[in-house]
Amino acid sequence: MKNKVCVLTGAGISAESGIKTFRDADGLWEGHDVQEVATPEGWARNQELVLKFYNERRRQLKEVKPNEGHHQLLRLEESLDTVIITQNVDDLHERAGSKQVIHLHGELTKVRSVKTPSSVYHWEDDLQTGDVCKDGGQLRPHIVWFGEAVPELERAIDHIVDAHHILIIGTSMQVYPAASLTAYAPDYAKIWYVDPNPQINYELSRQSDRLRILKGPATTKVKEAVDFILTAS
Ligand code: BV8
Repeated sequence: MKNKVCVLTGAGISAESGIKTFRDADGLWEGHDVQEVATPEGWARNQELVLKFYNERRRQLKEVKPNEGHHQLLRLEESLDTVIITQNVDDLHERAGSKQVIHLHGELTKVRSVKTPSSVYHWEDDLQTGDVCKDGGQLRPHIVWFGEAVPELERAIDHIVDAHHILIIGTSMQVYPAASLTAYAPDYAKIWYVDPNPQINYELSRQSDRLRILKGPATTKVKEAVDFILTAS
């Protein structure tokens, strides 16, 4: 039976593709107040601003491409049972060729009806007020905003519970419940953390005996982590 790897990625794996992270000095949060653009209250208060914020980010997808960090993960997928659990809403993992990708916080290239959350559509262009679903509901970004539930969480946990390796790449591990996922890993799982500025949150601090940090950018350190995991499997 092949070893299983769960790869937990955040904004940092897309940084070298040119997509700003949230917490870097000039990150998205600086550009916009999260309460205004990534909460249901912000949507209710100023729908146009939220639509504009996500239109800008959806347009940017057409100008960026996956980097070596995304590509190196395919080496894992060729040999091991690999699931990518990402907090990112970009489509760079899919465009790099990854097959099993769970988007915990939604996807920029999807929209859904405000009336029927299960009515989800692929959407690549700008979304405007008046773009409605056949149920008459305004279409909104298919994104998990702060204060909204994370529907894919159970599916992610189901993969973590029997993983032999957890590879964390480019996330500050501060946003919950995504940041708590390593706690569901079995005792035998090794945890690898690729990040130039790794943040050891509460869950990771209790797993330090099996945590290996590879301090540095995704484009160079993901290859090293993949080499270690393939050798150990
Ligand atoms: C929920 C979509 C309940 C939006 C996102 C107080 C304490 C604890 C928790 C809370 C609290 N108050 C509120 C909460 C809950 C809240 C939360 O965790 N808040 C945080 C801020 C404290 N969570 C929620 O609201 C979640 N929902 O709890 O619901 C509920 C339950 C049932 C029913 C109803 C409700 C929903 C959270 C999801 C929010 N949506 N994204 C969008 O993208 O527009 S979160 C968003 O921010 C991202 O998706 C991502 O998850 C997060 C950013 O985190 P990172 O990806 O880690 O990015 P960051 O910039 O932080 O870090 C980048 C890392 O990359 C750094 O470590 C950096 O060093 C590294 N890096 C930089 N360059 C490179 C690199 N790494 C490698 N290579 C490089 N070159």
